Amino acid sequence: MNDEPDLLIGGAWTRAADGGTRRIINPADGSVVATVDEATPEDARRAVAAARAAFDEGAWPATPVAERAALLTRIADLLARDKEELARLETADTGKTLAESRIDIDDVISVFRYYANLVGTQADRVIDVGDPAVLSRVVREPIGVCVLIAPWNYPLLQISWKVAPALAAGCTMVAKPSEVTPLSTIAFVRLAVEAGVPDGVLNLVQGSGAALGEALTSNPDVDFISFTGGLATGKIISRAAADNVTKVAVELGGKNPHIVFADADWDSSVDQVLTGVFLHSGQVCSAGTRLIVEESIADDFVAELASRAERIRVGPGLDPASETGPLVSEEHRAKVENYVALGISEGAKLVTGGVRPSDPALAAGYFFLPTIFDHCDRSMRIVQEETFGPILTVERFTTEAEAIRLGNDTEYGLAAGVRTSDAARGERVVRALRHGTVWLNDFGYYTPGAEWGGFKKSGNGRELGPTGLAEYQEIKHIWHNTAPKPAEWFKGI
Ligand code: TXE
Repeated sequence: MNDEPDLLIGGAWTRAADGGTRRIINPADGSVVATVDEATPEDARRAVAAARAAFDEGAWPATPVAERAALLTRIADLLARDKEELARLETADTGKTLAESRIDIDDVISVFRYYANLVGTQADRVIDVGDPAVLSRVVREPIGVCVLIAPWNYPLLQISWKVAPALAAGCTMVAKPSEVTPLSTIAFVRLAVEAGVPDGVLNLVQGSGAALGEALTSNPDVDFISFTGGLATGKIISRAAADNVTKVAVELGGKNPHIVFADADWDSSVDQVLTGVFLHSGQVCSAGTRLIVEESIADDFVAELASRAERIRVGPGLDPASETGPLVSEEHRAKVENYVALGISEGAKLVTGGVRPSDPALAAGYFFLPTIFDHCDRSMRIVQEETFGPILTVERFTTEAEAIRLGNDTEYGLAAGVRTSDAARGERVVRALRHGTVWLNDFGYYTPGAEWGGFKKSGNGRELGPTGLAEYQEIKHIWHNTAPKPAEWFKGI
């Protein structure tokens, strides 16, 4: 049994209404890391009601910007204080390497610092309407009660991309981490309370999305839903929200092309294609899962990739020797294994991987070896669907136009990479690709000041950057006539 209650509703830590709990599993060995309270739909409704009351009757929405920014900075300071503990929790829960978890926590800290700074620089817009008696201003106000739903691959990072701008904007919120990986978010919310977040402003429920979804997303008391997760869930949430005309922003993953021209720098290309797809065992929405490589170098390029992939050290995230960890759950590994079987049946050539590691020391975890399929084409499901595992597919091209066509031939549009030493061609291809982030001669990087989000079925709305704050703000035009006079339209009386 867990020691302290894990749900935060209206400033009170509480257990689930029905006393339900869930065991959280370490994917590296199948052991139980913790048992956490599992909210019921009634708990979720109470959490939304608490956020509604804090917004409608509480002080937070009208708290001066400088005070809101100071809270974000205090949260960042406490995150820095507890960085190591949070990183260890993240690794125990997700399986990712400790080195990666530490980078995640650093990024979380910088997101809070970024929004603390940004919110203080926002100014109202004043419009000259041609009448000196009229003050016309466009002001930003908090959008209201936000529901923030996060996935399991970057638990704390994803929730922080939502909580930080929501707090900065003056919103109140209910956060729901993935039921698979709630631990870092619970620890984070305890820190936010320590930093002084007012009662009811930040509420926390965790539990199955299917069970809590309706209470959170069909709830007329909610003003905005920010969701990161799978495409199928994104559609369900968007439909649920439509009935109340609730604003929704969704980030739904990608099937991201990494295009390599023959003139690209060889060593950095091989290395970054490898990292781009196998980091965190491919459980990354922006993973470069589709290698699109110029025919003239394809055989050599794939051969070197395969030999590097076979040397990747797969192992528990807490072992400093591991370079990538397990998949997040047994169910998820089964899904990835199904995709491997599908790829083989579709006629793709399995170059390496496709199986679990043979090391008996890893048998209890949900490990899977880096996998490469060559000679893939656009008709194959492994080329079109998000496998969310360590699977790279290889397609070949001969002309720039073909590379662009292949790069855009996906229903997703989250991220893409282009590698060439021809700067003019690089710019042409980058501009022609319909993806929300495009890296030229690099892959996988982002920064809090630049927007993140998808074209097409990768979603709508943006996180990070000024747009990531604007999502949490309503725009109000205030027309103030300082010298009122009749309109003099109807003169017949
Ligand atoms: O995600 P879900 P899953 C992709 C990846 C993966 C697939 C499914 O391809 O294999 O999605 O993963 C909550 N109402 N991504 O099933 O279900 C859920 O509890 C409200 C891409 O784990 O979308 C969790 O908090 N909420 C992705 C969150 O939604 C609901 C990262 C995400 O879970 C809900 C992860 C409902 N009806 C997986 N149903 C990315 N974009 O990075 C579920 N949830």
